[in-house]
Amino acid sequence: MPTATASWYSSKTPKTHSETPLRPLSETVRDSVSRSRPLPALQSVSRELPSIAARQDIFIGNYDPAGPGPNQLLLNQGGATFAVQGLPTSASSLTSGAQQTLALEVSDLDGDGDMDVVVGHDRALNEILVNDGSGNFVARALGSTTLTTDSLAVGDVDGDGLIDIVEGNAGDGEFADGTNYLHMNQGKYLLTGVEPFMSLALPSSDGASAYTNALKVGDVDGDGNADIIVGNYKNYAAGMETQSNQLLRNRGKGSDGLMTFEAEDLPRGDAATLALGLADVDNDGDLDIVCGNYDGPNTLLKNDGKGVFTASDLPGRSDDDNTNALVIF
Ligand SMILES: [Ca+2]
Ligand SMILES: [Ca+2]
Ligand SMILES: [Ca+2]
Ligand SMILES: [Ca+2]
Repeated sequence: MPTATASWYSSKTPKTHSETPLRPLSETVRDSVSRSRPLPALQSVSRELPSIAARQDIFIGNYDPAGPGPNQLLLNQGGATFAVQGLPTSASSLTSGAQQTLALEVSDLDGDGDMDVVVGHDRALNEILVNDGSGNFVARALGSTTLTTDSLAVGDVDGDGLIDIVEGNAGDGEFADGTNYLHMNQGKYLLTGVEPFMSLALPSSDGASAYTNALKVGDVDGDGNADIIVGNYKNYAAGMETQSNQLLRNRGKGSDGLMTFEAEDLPRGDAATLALGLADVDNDGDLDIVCGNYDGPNTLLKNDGKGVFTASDLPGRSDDDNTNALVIF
């Protein structure tokens, strides 16, 4: 079972990293992607509240089109001094220790009190970096596809108390569409030869694969099951038409024992979304969605409490603004 707190060093450091099974209401992590020149992913590995922050470490995902550069973990030594921590040999097909990284997430995947890392790559196997509790990591492949993973999200989607991973993809060629996946954590296999996750291809409301750039996980309809919000850019298979953003309602396990999702379009989701926010924006007790768009105005989708959303434009954006990232705080 995941613990309420986790740190890089489960027993050696006093710092506390808050982590919840579902994504918090207030998101502090960005999803940042560019179309032709992917931006490096950069994410703070700590999620402490400012009042209890001790030493915030930094995990940096690098991308070099000319040749994969190594990702970096910078451990805060105090006083804003950082030490570079070695990372393991990549489990992907790329050069040892090197990746072309587009997306990152951190979570205590094995519930042992330390933070593990999920790494999404460009056209290579994705990876999890399992923390052994002393700040050293073991790399394992995540899933079996080599799509372009532009977005990741974590949360207990299947409700077993273990943190699962949602992977948002484009295809394995430049500007190709891809299928998204849910990787369900099997709990005890992160450091063994057994496949640690059970992978499930996620549905799409129109049956088409997509170019997904943003993901959020949260229970938007109040049934206790974590739902998935999918932010899509263009549908290349359909001639660069925008593809609607989608809500994947989590219906739990079907009679076959497999997780079941019902995909439906979200309103005003045809503006080529590159970033999502999920928080209770209007303070009525349910999760609302903010879409950062490439085309058209950015939008707020207000939730009626049952996961039915009403869209309105957000102010302050000109037609030339191509929104790539947003945070709600
Ligand atoms: Ca862990
Ligand atoms: Ca789970
Ligand atoms: Ca739900
Ligand atoms: Ca709300």
